[in-house]
Amino acid sequence: MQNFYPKNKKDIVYKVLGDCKVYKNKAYAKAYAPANFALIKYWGKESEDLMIPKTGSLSVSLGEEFGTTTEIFSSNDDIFILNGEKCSEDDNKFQKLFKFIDLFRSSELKLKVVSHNDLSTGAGLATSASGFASLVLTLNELFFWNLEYKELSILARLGSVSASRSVYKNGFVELIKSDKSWQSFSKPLNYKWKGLYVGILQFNNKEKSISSTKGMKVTVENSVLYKNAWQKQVEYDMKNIHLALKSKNWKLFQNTVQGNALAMHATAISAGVIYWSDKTLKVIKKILDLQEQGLNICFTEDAGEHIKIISNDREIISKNFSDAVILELF
Ligand code: 2P0
Repeated sequence: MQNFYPKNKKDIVYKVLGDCKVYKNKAYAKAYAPANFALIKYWGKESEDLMIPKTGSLSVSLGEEFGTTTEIFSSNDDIFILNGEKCSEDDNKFQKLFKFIDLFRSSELKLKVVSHNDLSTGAGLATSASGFASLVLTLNELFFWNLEYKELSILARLGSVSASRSVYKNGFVELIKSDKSWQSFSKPLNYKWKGLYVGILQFNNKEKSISSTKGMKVTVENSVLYKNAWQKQVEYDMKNIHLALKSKNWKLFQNTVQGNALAMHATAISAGVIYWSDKTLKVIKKILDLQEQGLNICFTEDAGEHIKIISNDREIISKNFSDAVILELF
C-alpha cells in the first residue's frame, strides 16, 4: 500500500477491498457491534473527506449488551428502519446511511436495513460508533468480503471515526493515527482489568443539540486552545493511559481519563461548543467531592450531557448514583 494518495472515500474502499470488489451478495446478513466510550478522546479531523482524525484515541468496548444490531435484506427499494420506525428518505440518517452503503454496492442493488440500538440514538452515547461498525460487519457478511478486523476498522472509520474502534466487541481498543493517515485503523489492546466498572448516567433521551461532527469542526476552526494544546495533551495522555492500564494504577488512570475528558471539553467550550447541562456539572462536582474523600471514582463525558462513571468498586458507583446503569467491563 505504498505511495497511494486517495482523493476520496471511494479510493480508500477500492484499495481496502481489492479483489473482493465483486458485486455478489447474500439475500440476508446480520451483525452486532458494541458501543464504545473513549478514555482518550478523538476530537477533530485532519481530513473530513477521508475521515482522518487529527490524533489517535483509545476506548473501551461495551460488550454484548450495549450496542447496535443491524440486519440487511435485499429488497425492491432502499428502506431504513431504526429502532422499529421507518426513516423517511428526507431524513438525514437515511441519507447518511445510504450514502455510505453507496460506497460499496452496484447502483442496481436495493437494500432494506433494520437497525436496533440498545442505547438512545444521537445522545452522545456512541450509537453512531456501534451503528457504523455493525453496518460494516453486516456488509462484510452480505458481500462475502471476509476481511481482517484491521481492514474492517478502516472501512468503519469512513462512516464515523469512533466506529473504527467499535468493530471489537470487548476490551480496550486504540485507534492508531498511521503515518499514511488514510490507513488509520484500530487495534485491540492486550490489557485486561477485571473488576473495572462503568456506570452510565443517562439524564434523558434527547438528541444532543450540536452533533459531534459539527462540534469538533467548530472547535478545530475556532479554538486557540485546541490548536496549541490538544495534540500535545493527547500524546501525554496516551503515554500515561498505557502505563496505567499495564500496571492497573488507579490514580494514574483516574487523572488521565478525567483530565483528557476535561481538556477535550475545555477546547470545545473555548469555541462556544457546550455539551454540559446543569445535571452534568452537578454530577461532576459530586464525583470530585468523592475523590477528595479518597474514593476510587472518576468520570468521562463525550459529546453529550451524559456522564460515564468509572470505578474499581461497584458499590462506590451504586451507593452514590442509584440511577446509573452499571456494567463490569471485563
Ligand atoms: C470519541 N467522540 O473519541 C469522541 C469523544 C465524542 C467525544 O467520536 O464526525 O460520531 O462521525 O467521526 O465519531 C463522536 O464523534 O464523529 C466521538 P464523526 P463521531 O469517542
